[in-house]
Amino acid sequence: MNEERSSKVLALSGGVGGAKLASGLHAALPPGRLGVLVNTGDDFAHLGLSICPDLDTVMYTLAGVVNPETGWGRAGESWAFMEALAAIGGETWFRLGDKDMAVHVERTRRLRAGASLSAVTADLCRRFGIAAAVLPMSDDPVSTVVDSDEGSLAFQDYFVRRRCEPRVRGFRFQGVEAARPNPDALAWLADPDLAAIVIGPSNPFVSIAPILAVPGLRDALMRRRVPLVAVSPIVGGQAIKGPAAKMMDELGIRPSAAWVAEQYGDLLDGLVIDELDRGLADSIRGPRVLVAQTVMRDAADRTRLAGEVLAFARGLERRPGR
Ligand code: FO1
Repeated sequence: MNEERSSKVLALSGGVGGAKLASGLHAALPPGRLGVLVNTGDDFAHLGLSICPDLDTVMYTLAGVVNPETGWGRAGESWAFMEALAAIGGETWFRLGDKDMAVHVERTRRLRAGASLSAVTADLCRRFGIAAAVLPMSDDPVSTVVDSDEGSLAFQDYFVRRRCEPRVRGFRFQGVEAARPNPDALAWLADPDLAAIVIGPSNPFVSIAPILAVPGLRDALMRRRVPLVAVSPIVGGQAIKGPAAKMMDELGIRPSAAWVAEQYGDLLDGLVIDELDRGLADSIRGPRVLVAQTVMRDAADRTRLAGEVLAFARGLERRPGR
């Protein structure tokens, strides 16, 4: 990564973990120098609304208005809509706060009027005062489907309604073959000012894999001229947050940071693993390894980790022969 303060960084993110690192990068970089390429495989239509959980988690986190307890939804939320819905027998398994609802209603209105998801997202982020480009992976619909011992389940059905209880057999990203990559994401990847790419500590199966499955995005990442660094979401054999370790267990994979290196394979120039996994560092083949404190408990942790990730990337060359 070159030393100029004007260098750009593109981060790949799902929901909570990736959004936290993105907010550290947002704080560490000058305004306008961060792009966040976000999974939209979790998106779904619910109560007649277009809900984009990972985009909203990234947007609320970068804006500093996210609910700090859950990591999704807004801080200081009220629930009058949910209570009124429950009272008349409506569906309440997916909790939509009153302020959060305003975003879903307004996004749905604009999408129905013909705006693209990327244009709506850019305008919402501008109104939230965010100085980063939040980029949906595609403007075309892609839906993650979980194949389980109870059949095929839509992602939010599996994740929220069924609390990840069914045993996972595999994942599919419905619609991805026909999905076109967000042209702004391709522009970021081709930008001569781009200095590094960072894969956040998001779930490799359901947050990062859908992004890499969009035709053209993995190829564009492979063609990059800048280092690509991932932060492992697996710490001490456990997922930092969410069901990644449970999914791995059910798929017969032993959860470890070394598996994360294998999963991303040739994409990686560097991998950041946690202090708890220091003992694995020598067994990781391929990428250079940085051992750091990767669990982000507060804003100071995020900015520190972002600074370490950027310094690590700055010292890396693109791995030769790829
Ligand atoms: N996650 C839950 O576990 N329960 C919920 O009721 C819930 C509601 C919700 C509403 C808006 C939003 O943007 C996200 C919401 N999430 C909820 C989180 C979300 O569905 C998942 O964390 C992601 O899809 C996984 O990245």
